[in-house]
Amino acid sequence: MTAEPLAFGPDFRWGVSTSAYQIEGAVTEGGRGPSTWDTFCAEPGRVLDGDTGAVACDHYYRYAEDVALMRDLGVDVYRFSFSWPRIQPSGAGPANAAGLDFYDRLIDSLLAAGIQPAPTLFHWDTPQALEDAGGWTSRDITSRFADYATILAGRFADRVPMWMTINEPVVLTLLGYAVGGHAPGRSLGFEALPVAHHQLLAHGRAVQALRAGGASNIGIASNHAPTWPASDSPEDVEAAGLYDNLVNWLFADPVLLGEYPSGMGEAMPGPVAEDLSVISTPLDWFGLNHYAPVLVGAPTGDPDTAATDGIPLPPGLPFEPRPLEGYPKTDFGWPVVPDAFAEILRTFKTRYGDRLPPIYITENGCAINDGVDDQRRIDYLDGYLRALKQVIADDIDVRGYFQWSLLDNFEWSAGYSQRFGLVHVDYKTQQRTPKASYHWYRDLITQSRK
Ligand code: GBH
Repeated sequence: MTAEPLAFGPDFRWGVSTSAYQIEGAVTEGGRGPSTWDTFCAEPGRVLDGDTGAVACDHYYRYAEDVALMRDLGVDVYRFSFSWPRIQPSGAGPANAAGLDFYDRLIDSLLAAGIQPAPTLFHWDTPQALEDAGGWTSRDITSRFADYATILAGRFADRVPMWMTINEPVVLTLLGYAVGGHAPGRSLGFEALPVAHHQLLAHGRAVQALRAGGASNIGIASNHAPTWPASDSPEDVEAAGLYDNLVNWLFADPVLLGEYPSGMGEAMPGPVAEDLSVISTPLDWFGLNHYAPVLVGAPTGDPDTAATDGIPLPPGLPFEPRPLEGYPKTDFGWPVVPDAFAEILRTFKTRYGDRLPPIYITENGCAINDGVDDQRRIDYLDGYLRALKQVIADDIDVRGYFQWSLLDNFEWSAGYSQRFGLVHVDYKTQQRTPKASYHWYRDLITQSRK
């Protein structure tokens, strides 16, 4: 059986994604202030092999070459993130001119190459000065974030046609503040729940500030995946349901429905009802990042089974992520399950119905560490995009897809060990080499436009 050639409609929008800390480097240049990731990387044992984002892909200096790679790839749109400490070195006060100038150069060269810039305001690199004042545990950061959004709209709304507020608030909450495997490395357990609320409120306030500053076409980039119970036992089903609420609906329901999943609002600080009306400010589209489904069971107390992305979880949790067997795995160990991609999109449609705005897939991709001969990445993308095409045929309104990532880059606590790029980066020479998957993606884009 030969599969049908894969192509999408001519209006479907194709992109690639990156984020500031993962590619820019130049962390002390152009007046940039320190971020929580600079601090975290400097702490021994936090990041694999002691890797840091100090140089990363040197994109701060090589952005023109990277824009040329995207132009040749043929993408319509590029998702990157602004580095908050480059724009406001201490997270408050007047903008840093050199930081704004860098993003001016990037945005102008994208536009000159016929690529639409689609920036994210925040992809986890909190200014360290704000972290020192409590970071995302403190409500004050939502005011700082609204000011930051106002600065960005004032400078870039005339040239930026698509915006997103926050990347994966669930990951910063859980990995950054609950279990401590990401910056700022705090292990607050369930006490981290206010971090979720403050990111959501910051999101809502930023949507309003961006619009007030003349920006439009605004969304969020939120990570979602099906949670599957480890068995049919009531204990496993209950544990999986709780986990599902915590990682999926705690973040999507407030934005799309203006409410928390049952009972969860009570754990949140501040005037929650009032905040929810800001959090649910209507979006122009919803951005969904998706990687892999998660299998969850009731706790067994066996530390070997209780891990996520290699980050150990604290004891005493009411659920336990388990390894999902029976599927191929990426080199990061994540299962390859295209049907789960279709499933989460269908679940969104069922759960939110008419309240679901058009969807963009703001991240999807895999770590395959085979250098430029990355046929396994092509297989992954082919499978996931076929699942996406089917879902669109079934009438779910998905307008575009951003592959993660343009370049191999700094993969957070895994350092440079995991390669997600369509383009190989030699970190010694900074040489970029398009992989087989880059050529495959370019052909897919060309075919889809016919
Ligand atoms: C995104 O995070 C980030 O936005 C991006 O910066 C990052 O580089 C990229 O993805 C790749 O990691 O152990 O099988 O249960 C995604 C984070 C990925 C966290 C999937 C949870 C569960 C996989 N998520 N992971 S599994």
